[in-house]
Amino acid sequence: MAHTHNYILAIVLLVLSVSACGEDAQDNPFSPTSDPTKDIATPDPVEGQDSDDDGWLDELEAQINTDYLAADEPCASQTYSIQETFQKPIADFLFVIDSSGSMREELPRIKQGLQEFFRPLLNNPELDFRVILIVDSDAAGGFCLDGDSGELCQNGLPSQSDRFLYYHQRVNSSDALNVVLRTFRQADSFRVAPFGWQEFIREEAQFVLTVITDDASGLSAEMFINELNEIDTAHKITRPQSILQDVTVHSIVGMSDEIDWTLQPDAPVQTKSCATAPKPGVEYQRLSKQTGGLRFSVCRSSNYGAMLEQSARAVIDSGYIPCVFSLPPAQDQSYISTSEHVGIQLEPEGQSPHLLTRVSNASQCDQGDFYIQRASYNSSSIHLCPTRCEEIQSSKNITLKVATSCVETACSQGLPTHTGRCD
Ligand SMILES: [Ca+2]
Ligand SMILES: [Ca+2]
Repeated sequence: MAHTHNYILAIVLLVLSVSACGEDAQDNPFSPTSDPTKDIATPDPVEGQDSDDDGWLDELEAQINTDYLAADEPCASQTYSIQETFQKPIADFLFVIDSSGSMREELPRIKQGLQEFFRPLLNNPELDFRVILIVDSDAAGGFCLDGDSGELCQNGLPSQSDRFLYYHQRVNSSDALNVVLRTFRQADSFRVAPFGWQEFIREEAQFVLTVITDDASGLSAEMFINELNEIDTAHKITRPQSILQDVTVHSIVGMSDEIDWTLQPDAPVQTKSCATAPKPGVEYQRLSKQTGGLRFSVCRSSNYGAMLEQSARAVIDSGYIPCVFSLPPAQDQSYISTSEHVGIQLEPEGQSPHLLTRVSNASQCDQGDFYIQRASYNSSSIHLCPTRCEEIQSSKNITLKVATSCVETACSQGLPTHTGRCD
């Protein structure tokens, strides 16, 4: 009998509570308790709005999983801008490129990286960049000169001009640094530079030397620096500015690719090489450390464009928006930025900020603004679509902000996959 009474009581209470809900639930002690925040619907992100006023549009925050209703910062972000008032950056980028047999796979990618990063910048009248290549004209069927006309024979790079210069010289596995020293004042075989590549380097420019090779150097970092000193002494009369004091040497060499994809000068020399490289390029690494340059693994060949961007940014930190750049690094080192959630916000002066549209690859650029090329779990490059990038680069007073979500670096099963997930 007691059971039946309880049962009836329960039904009566249930009916009471249900019927009371609509009218005066607050006064009814039997009304179901609920989370008050559940009753307030979370507003959707508003297009073109920055509801929490933290500088990031709602839609971007929704994409990268930050809170669009509370001021916060993405875990990884980077800002690029073109300001009318900036000082015109002047820089000469000298590349010495090993074209020996083991570099066969890398050479076409190097060419592609140079095209992606430098071609739009060389066409930009607001920048004063020069690119000088020391490389075999026959390498990769593209680093080549037309014997008579002195123009590049193919491959879409700009013809030899005052911004794109070419010093024909074969660079073997271990002699990149020797070649740099030897050809400083020596004519090339096409006589494009009758007085050596030093003709191409301007006194007023930042001088950035990048060595690209997968082997060891036949010359030590110390010997190279000593010889540059001698060159400086010999040239004091004609060239008052010291080349040695001016130079930053970046290395794209055979070191392991299982580490941070950009090594800063204070990071130790890597003694392990990557899969397709004979040697880790210890002497080049030491030279980069001494001159404040960066180091990259030559095996990460789909990232060359982004490597060039990092190298250029190290000497010129403002004044241009690149067409290709790396994922911004996470602020907190125990996380890595992932390519899965990437938002790009464009802020042209006098207009509302808006987001750029991501497409899956270059062939879909007619439907959007950028795509991401993934290399490995922590090295992807962001590519602005050519037409869009051209438009951005020809603007004045414009800011581009990129932000990503992150995942934890450490995974119990080893390294995260290219998506940043630990499978
Ligand atoms: Ca916001
Ligand atoms: Ca926010």
